[in-house]
Amino acid sequence: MKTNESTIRRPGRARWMYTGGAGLALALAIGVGFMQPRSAFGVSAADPSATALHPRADGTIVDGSVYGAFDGVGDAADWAFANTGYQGAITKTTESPSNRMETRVVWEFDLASIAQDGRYRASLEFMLRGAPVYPMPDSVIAVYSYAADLYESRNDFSVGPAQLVGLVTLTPFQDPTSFKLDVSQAVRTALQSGARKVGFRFQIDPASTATTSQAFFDALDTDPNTKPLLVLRRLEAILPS
Ligand SMILES: [Ca+2]
Ligand SMILES: [Ca+2]
Repeated sequence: MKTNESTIRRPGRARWMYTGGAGLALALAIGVGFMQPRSAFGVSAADPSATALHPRADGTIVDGSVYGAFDGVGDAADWAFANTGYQGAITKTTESPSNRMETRVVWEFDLASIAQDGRYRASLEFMLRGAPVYPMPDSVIAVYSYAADLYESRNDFSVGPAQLVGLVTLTPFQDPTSFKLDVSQAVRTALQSGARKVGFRFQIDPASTATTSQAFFDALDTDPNTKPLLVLRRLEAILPS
C-alpha cells in the first residue's frame, strides 16, 4: 500500500501530444529526452537507526514488439538503454496489434549484511514521474517482491514467487514524485527463509484495462543515488520497549 507521497515541483518542460502511429513505441521507450538524473533521497543519512541499501542488480526487461512474442515472457534485458546508462521505462501498450509490448523495471537488493532475525521495518523509497504523452489515462504501477538472485536476467520479467507489495498511480506529465512502500513482510520473508536477497519488480498493473500506460524512473546506472533505496530500521529503535 502507498504510505506516503509528496510532489517535488520541477521547472517547466516542453510537452508534446500523441498523434498515433508508429512513433508511439519509440517515444514511449525513450521518454522523449526528459531524463533528469537527480539524487532523490538521502532520507536515512541523518537517522543512525536506519540502514539504507542500494540495489545490487537492476534493469529494464522487455516483452514483445520486435524483440519476441508478446507472451508474458521477457525477450531482452536493458533493452534500448544498455549504452545510455538509462533505466526505467515502465510501459505497456497494446494499441497496435502488430506492435504490442511491455517493459518492466527490476531492482534487486543484497541482504547479506542484515541481521537474519528479521526484526526490521523496511520501506522501499523511490521516485517516479508520469509519461509525457497526451492523451493517456492515469497509469497504475504494481510493485511486486520476488525471489532475487542479484543478477539481471530476462526471467526477472516474470520470475516468482511474486507478491504484490503496493500500487502507485501516475498521471500524464506528473512531475517526479517520491513514494514510499512498506515492504517489511517481503524483507522479513527473505531474511527468515535464508535467501537474504529480495527483488522488486515495477510493472503496469495487470488489472489495468488501458491500452497504453507508462511511468518513468529517472535513474542512471552510474549513480546509485538516483535509484530506489531499501531503508531498514530496527524495531527496537522504533517501538517502545
Ligand atoms: Ca516474449
Ligand atoms: Ca534476477
